[in-house]
Amino acid sequence: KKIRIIGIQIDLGQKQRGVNMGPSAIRYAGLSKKLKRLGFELHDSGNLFVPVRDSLDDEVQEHFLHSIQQVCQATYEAGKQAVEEGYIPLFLGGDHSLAIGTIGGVTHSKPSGVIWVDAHGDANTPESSPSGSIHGMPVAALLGEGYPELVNVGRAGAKISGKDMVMIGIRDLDGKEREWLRKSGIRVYTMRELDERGMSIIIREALQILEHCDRLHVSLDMDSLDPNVAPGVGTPSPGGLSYREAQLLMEIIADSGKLASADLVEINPILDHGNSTAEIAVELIASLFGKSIL
Ligand code: DIR
Ligand code: MN
Ligand code: MN
Ligand code: MN
Repeated sequence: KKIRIIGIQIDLGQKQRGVNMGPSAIRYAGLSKKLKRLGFELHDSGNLFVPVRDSLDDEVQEHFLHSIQQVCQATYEAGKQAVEEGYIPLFLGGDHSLAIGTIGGVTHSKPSGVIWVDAHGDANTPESSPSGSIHGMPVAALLGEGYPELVNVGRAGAKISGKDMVMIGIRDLDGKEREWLRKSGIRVYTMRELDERGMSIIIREALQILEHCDRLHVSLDMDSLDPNVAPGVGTPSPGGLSYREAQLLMEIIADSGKLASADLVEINPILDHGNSTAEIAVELIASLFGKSIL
């Protein structure tokens, strides 16, 4: 089994500065070494080109739509190529807007189910978004709604359907986003449901829902964890996953044997305590790729 690391230093999808340093923080936390120790062949392809935010003053009013589209297009190509060459692509962000490219690319020739782990639904459209930030829109774009420039990245139209996606850790939705999600066909596991039923039951049920998918993509937004555990994220939201809940989630997904690709996004080293959020992220990724305690 072989993994290709693809870094995407994008900070254009949201307003906090610093998530562009995510790929460096994650590498510095020892990602390659950990994955090699698990027996994987590892290819770090470096970072894709992302324009520097400060050089894009003319795009501020458009929420950097043009540049995000271009980065997502390049991400799509990289993901498509990695899958075609037999790699498991592991995308390091950067903000969550990049998932438009990653999930589009990995589903180019082979369908995939998606497990979206996040405090947020990321299912806004330009009409429903209170912030205008594109990192709050990738799920809607992947299901075919919102800016046509983003919906049509890589290939025209929707990349996945609601029945191929589950969300876990959700606790912060905008008004119209909530309505949209209810109708989307996506199974949304909120923090309330997680508290009541427990992680083990929920992720096993989620895998059952995605049983028709031979391949799974995990999109891990680090703000899904509680800010006490993972402070180094752009939009912290209280009441999130404990360290062990997140670990158990990764461990049970690994047991399915279906992991085919993954995103690790929204780490903001500027807001972190030391490099602790990236270090936790590396531990979670190791579990996702099959590291077991015993
Ligand atoms: C909010 C915050 N729902 C928005 N979103 C995200 O701006 O659309 N924070 N994704 O990480
Ligand atoms: Mn997100
Ligand atoms: Mn989030
Ligand atoms: Mn929020």
